[in-house]
Amino acid sequence: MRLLCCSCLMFCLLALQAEMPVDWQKQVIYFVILDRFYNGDPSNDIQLNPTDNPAYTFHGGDLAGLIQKLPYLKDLGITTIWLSPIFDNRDTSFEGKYAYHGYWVKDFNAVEEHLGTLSLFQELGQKAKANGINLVLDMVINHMDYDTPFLQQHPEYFHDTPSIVNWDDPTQLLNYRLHGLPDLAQERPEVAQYLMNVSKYWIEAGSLQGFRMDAVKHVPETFWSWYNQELQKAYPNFFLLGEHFEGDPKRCAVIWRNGKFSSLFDFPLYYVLHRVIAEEGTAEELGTLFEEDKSYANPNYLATFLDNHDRDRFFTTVKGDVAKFKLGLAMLFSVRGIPTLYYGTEIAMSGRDESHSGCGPENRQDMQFDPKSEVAQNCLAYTKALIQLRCNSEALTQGVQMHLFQHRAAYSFARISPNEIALVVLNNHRESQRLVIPLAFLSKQIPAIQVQDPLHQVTGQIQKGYLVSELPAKTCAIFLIKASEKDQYKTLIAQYQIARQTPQLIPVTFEVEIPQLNGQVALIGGHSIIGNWNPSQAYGPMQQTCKTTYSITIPMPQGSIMPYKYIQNFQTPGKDIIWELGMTNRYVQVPWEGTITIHEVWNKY
Ligand SMILES: [Ca+2]
Ligand SMILES: [Ca+2]
Ligand SMILES: [Ca+2]
Repeated sequence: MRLLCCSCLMFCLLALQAEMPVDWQKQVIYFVILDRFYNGDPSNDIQLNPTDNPAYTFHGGDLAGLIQKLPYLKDLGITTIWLSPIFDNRDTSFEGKYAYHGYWVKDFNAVEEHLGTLSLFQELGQKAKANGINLVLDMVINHMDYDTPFLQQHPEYFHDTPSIVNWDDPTQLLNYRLHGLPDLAQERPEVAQYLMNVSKYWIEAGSLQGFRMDAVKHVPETFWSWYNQELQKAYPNFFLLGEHFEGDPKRCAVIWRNGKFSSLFDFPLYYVLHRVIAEEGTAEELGTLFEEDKSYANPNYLATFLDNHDRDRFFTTVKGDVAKFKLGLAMLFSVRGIPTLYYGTEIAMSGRDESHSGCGPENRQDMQFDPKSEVAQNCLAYTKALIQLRCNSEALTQGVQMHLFQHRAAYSFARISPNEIALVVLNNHRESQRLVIPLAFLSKQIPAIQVQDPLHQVTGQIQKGYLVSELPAKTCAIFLIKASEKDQYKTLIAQYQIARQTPQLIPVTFEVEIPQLNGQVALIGGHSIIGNWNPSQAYGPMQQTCKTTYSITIPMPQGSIMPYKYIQNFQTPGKDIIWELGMTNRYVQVPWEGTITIHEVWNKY
């Protein structure tokens, strides 16, 4: 009897677990291009022409191969697979290129014969679920193959348009052919319903938990809004991840909200991480970017990434510098958002994208299992450790992200969750740095303790409202601090969110020395308070306080970060504005309380 009760309870618990909605901010996504992942069944391989460029041909990877490699993915620790399209694609080459990638759909109602069968796709869905892995399928709504038979059967389903040539023209972006591919007319009710029906069919067939939506920019926002809401109604918590190729967070926030997506790829962060880690960008760019997080309903649901099938592999971007590569990974797994790995990034695969290589995409090579190189093994172990660290951390998965500190070669932020705080410090310098990070808003909440990051072998000391840490060159330290009592940080999170929404104004005094003055001096920058870089709206004129010093006090929102510069000839009729020289902007980090005075010299270089 007792045994029976136990097994009943166990069954109920398992059933409950199975039905628990997926918390998408806790996921680690892994993107697989099926044809390039693992060949589990050579009998479905295509017979190729020896003159074909191997970069553009089918390589034999398939559904059977992915099923065989599920244990590898489980061991890596990822929790969600984003799978390239499995629909039946064109069979022959087009201008020397084959549809190995899956984006040239011939028939939405069948599985591509080189990838496997419907029953294998169903088996994948079930086996992934049994392994605790969610399946997100790439859905191609914008277009079909160049000469799909569907074009003859239903010509009215497509726009009768040429290829997109002007990428700034919104009409062309929506209704013209993307790289010559016939463009579906989603504004027609019968087309919208057709796309809805095939979508639902594949959700059921593959026991899917989500779609990655291709080419968001090329499909009307009104369609996305309807389609995403319909699917959410039919499948609550179904994940709709949009690929909106856009570097401006404000524009991303608009399409995310209006299109009713669950998530968007974080292209703005992708660009900034590349500039900061791989190029000459200052770490201050991170602060300016995260300042825009308030545009989003919840930035924890952005899908963050370092590379993908359309971009250079990140190991190539950092020119094979392992320290920079690992710095990128550490940031990917600690900043807000859902980390998304491209297959092979965990073993530091390299390769340029199609537009850079000149001889076909080098960034879509065959996945290597059991790599022999020391670098690959090192990066694999490091990625696994980061995934484990993140998945076991409440702060890193769910924490609200708060800016702490920025400098040219250093950046620091906190992730605050009810039971844990993560303090993350990036030393982007080529030498070690002793960093003193003001904990500002957190200073009253965190006791004076020593903190440790065993993964990066770094320690830090928290004292008098500061975190002090000596970081080796090119290191990102992640310090986790558990709350001693339950729910200790709940009030802090609430206070922080209120302060972000309705910040108090802090008086910030700017003083600038200008030996030779032209006209009046003003301050201008990237915020409406200081003119949004529009000289006629700049904040001024500044007042002369002694011989060559000019000063002004500006009320600024607490905790905010603003880029700015000084200008001369402000509101001087007949004279052109004189801008401070120098490629990079100045940045002000407005404190949470008190006042601040900044004294600096006009930049002539
Ligand atoms: Ca095969
Ligand atoms: Ca086919
Ligand atoms: Ca279109």
